[in-house]
Amino acid sequence: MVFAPEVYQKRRNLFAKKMKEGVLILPSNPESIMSNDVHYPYRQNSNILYFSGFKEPNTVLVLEKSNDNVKFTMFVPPHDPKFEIWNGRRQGVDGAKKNFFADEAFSIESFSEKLLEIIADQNVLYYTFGINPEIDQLILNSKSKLKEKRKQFPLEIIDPEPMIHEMRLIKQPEEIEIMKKGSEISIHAHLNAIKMTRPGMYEYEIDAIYEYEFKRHGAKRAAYPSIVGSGKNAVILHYIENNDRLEDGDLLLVDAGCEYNDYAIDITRTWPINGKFSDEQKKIYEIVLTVQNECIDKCVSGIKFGDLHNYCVKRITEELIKLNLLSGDIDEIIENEGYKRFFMHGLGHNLGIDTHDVSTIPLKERILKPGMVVTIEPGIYIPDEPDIPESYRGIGVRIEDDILITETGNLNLTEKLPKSIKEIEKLVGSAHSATSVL
Ligand SMILES: [Mn+2]
Repeated sequence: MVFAPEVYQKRRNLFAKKMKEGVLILPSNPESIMSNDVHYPYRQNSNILYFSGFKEPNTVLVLEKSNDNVKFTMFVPPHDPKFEIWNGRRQGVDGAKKNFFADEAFSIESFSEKLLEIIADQNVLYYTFGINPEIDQLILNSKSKLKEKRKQFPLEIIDPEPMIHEMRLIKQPEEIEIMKKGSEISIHAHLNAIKMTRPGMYEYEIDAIYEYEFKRHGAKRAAYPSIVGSGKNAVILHYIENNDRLEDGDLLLVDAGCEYNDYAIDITRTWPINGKFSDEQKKIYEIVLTVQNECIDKCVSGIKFGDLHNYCVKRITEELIKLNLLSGDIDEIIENEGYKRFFMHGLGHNLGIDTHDVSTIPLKERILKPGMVVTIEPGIYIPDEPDIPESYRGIGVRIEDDILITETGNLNLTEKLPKSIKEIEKLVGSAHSATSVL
C-alpha cells in the first residue's frame, strides 16, 4: 500500500458522496499468460489501486450506498498455505479488513454467489464492462438468476469511470510527492543513458540502463515499454524493438519513465549519438525545443489544452515553412492538416496512475486546473521520402516534460533533466566507461 489506509478510505467516501444510492463494483484486471504456466508480471487495475492500494489479482471491490450509509466490501484471494509457499503471501480476508479497512471481506470464491445479494433490488449499478470478462459474464448471468428469485436486477447501469477519472484528474499533495520522486528516478536514468551513449552500442543496451536505474531506485518497472529509437527508428512513434546499432551521426530518441509507487512518469529526450548535432539535426531540434518551452510557459491554469495544441501546430508549421519542408499558405496547411506529415500526435496527455491517464477525459477539451499533471511533448518526424532533402530524411526529435499545474503557474517536474543543445552535447558520452565487453 502506497498511502495510509485512511487516504483510500477518504477517496471512497468522496466517490460515495457523488454516487446515487446503489452499488459500485470494481473488478481487478485479469492475469495474462506469457508462456504456458508463466504469467506476465501482474499490474492491478488502476481504479482498484486508487480506491484501495490492493495489489493482488482476483479481487473485486464493492461500495454500497444506502440511506447515506457507505459499506466497503472486498472479495480477495483467500489464505492458502500451499499456494503461499509457492507464490507468496496473501492478505486474505483478515488482511483485507485489518490493513485495507474493509467493512466486510470474503473469499473471491464466494463472489458469484454473493453477487446476487449485492445487486438484488438495487436501483443503480455502477460497473464498467470490458475490464474483466469473467466478472462481466457473472453480472450478465445474474439477470435471469434474480428473475427466478423474483428479485429485481438494477434498473440503471452507469459506467463509473468518468466519475472516477474526474477525481483522479486532480492530484492531491500526497500523489504529487510520489510523482516528484518518480521524476527524480526517471531523470537520473535519462542522465546516465545520455552519458553512457557511444556509437556502436545497441538500442537494447540503452534500454537496459533505464531498466537498471529504475529498479535500482525502487521503481517497480518502466511505466510503459521504453522507446529507444536511433536514426530512422526515431520517426516510428511507438518503436519498441530496440534492436539496432547506434550509428555515428544519427540521433537517438528515448521515451522512457518509471512506474514508482503506482504512478507513471513519462519523459522524452533526443540526443546525437556522437555528441554533436549536425546542422540539420540542430535546426529541427531547436524548433522542437523552442516550441516546447513556449508551450510549457503557456501551460497554466485557465488555459484550454486544445488551444495550446493548436498553438503548437501553428508554431511548428511556421518553422517548417521557413525550412522549406512545408510550402504554401500557413492557414491552408493547418486547415488541410499538411503538418501531420511531420507532427502527427497530440501535444500531451494526462499523467498519473496510468501513463495515458484518465482516458475518458479528452484533455483537448479541458481548461487546465491546479492539480492536473500533463505532458508537453511536441515532436518533428521527417519521413525518409524522395521529395525531402536528403540531409533531413529520417530525423526524429521529441522532447517531453511532465508539468504540474499550480495555483500560480506550473511546476515542471522533470525540469532538472537538461535539454539545451549545449548541455546535451556536453553530456553525451561523458561517462568513463560505456559497456563491458563479453
Ligand atoms: Mn507521453
